[in-house]
Amino acid sequence: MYCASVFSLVWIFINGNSAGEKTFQANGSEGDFETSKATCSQAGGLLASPRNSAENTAIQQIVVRHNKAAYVGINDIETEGSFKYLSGEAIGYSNWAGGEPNNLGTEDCVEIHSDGKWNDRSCNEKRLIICEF
Ligand code: GMH
Ligand code: CA
Repeated sequence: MYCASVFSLVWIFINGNSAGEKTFQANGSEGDFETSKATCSQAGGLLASPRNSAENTAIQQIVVRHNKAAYVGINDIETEGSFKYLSGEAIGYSNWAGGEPNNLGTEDCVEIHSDGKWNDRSCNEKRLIICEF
């Protein structure tokens, strides 16, 4: 237990993916929004849901490391234009790219790019799975 904790802290320090109480992890696997959500939940976590700029930066670093955009745990599936966390709570922080969200066609999910900016996107693309624990 002690060694595992020390290892985690060193790993998190080196990889720079910690923000406050959360740790963010990816293993390179990809999935659409539902698969990403289910994968994180099966691992005992949650699809990464940035609630402030420190968390957003930690997630962004993982996107950069894998060179692949990721879904975040935010969507407006229930009510168009009303973006919520997976808990159903309205988002309290956002980092939209210029001109987003534009709901092009129908875009109810949110992807984070290597610049850390968000784009509303179809829930059916394949994206890097990043979980928070
Ligand atoms: C349009 C344009 C792009 C933008 C995409 C994106 C799709 O094609 O506004 O600049 O990147 O939409 O919002 O999700
Ligand atoms: Ca969009």
